[in-house]
Amino acid sequence: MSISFVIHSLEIPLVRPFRTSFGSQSVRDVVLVEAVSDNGVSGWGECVTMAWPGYSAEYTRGAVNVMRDFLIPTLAPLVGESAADSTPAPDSVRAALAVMQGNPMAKSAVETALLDLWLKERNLSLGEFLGAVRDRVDCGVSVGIPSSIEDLIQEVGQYVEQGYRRIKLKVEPGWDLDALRAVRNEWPGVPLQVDANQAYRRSDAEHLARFDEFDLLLIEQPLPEDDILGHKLISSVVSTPICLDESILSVDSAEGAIEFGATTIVNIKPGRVGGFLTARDIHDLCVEKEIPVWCGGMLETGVGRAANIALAALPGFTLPGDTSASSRYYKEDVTEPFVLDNGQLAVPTGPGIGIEPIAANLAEMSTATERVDV
Ligand code: SMG
Ligand code: MG
Repeated sequence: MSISFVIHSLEIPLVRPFRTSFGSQSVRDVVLVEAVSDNGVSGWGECVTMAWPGYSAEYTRGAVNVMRDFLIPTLAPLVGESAADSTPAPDSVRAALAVMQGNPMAKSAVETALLDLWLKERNLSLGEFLGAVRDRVDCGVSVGIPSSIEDLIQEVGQYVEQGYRRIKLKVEPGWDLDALRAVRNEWPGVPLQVDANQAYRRSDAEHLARFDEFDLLLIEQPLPEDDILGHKLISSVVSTPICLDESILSVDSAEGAIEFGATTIVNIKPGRVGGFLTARDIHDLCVEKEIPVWCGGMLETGVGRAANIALAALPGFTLPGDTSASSRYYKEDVTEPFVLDNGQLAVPTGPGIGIEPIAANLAEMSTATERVDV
């Protein structure tokens, strides 16, 4: 067979700026990968990179380049060997992409576009394929660093009213204890957690222990990505569970961090680990080790959100995810919006990821397209 890949670059304004310890953004620059088969069916995947290498080493322009110049061309023999209209099997795509180092977000976008196509050929939903056990998932919301405590209370108030089942505050040195105290005073019982995106250091252990009084579900990624020992040291001083995000890049890194005692809860993001197959494998490992998991978010459009919600429907996802409604991010999404219902989102049931961009929205939001045929 042959496949035409179209790399769509889009820009979508966020409803409010999203500031974290590594920077701020008010427009989401998104890359959607479309894989078009011989008979004109499209599969879709979203690349969750940020515009700059702040969350991790990957960034959007680099991801487009590596997809165009390396990842997609690497698949040419595999696609060429496949019979007409028979998309290569997901495992073989993952194995072919694995010859390239790193770049998990770019790999995930390419792998998911082909997985969507492969599932559509079988009339199977991503949820069924992954092993989903529920048709609705509990949703939390991630609250960026605002300019004042007043703005924080106002924003959190909106989310609580909308029914979100858990609130996550972004924190950094200088924006932590006062913010937590203010939210806890206002909502003593709300399920609450924090995410530092690597902003603290080992020497902050005593300071982080002061978070304990706020009865948090977890502290997410307080230290740098490569500091596994530091997370273990912190967890011997802090009672609140430590949850790794950026540090978990593969099944082996997850197993290492768990066995070593650096994490007792795991945030799973398909983009960060190179795709949904590996995300499912990490889920399976965590279930075996009795480590709770939850689904992270990267400000996805409906394309990435649909797939994340299917993943979050697996049995080990026992904590609410950063799988918020489309309106949390965008006035208008590139797909039909995901709408919160009683603090939950419905798992898509259609073939593949179960959703695709609305052509007019895609055209309006598009800033560039590049085509690569294999
Ligand atoms: O999609 O709701 C979302 C964002 C959730 O906080 C979120 N993501 O480290 O977990 C994280 C961050 C990474 C993206 S920040 C731009
Ligand atoms: Mg995080």
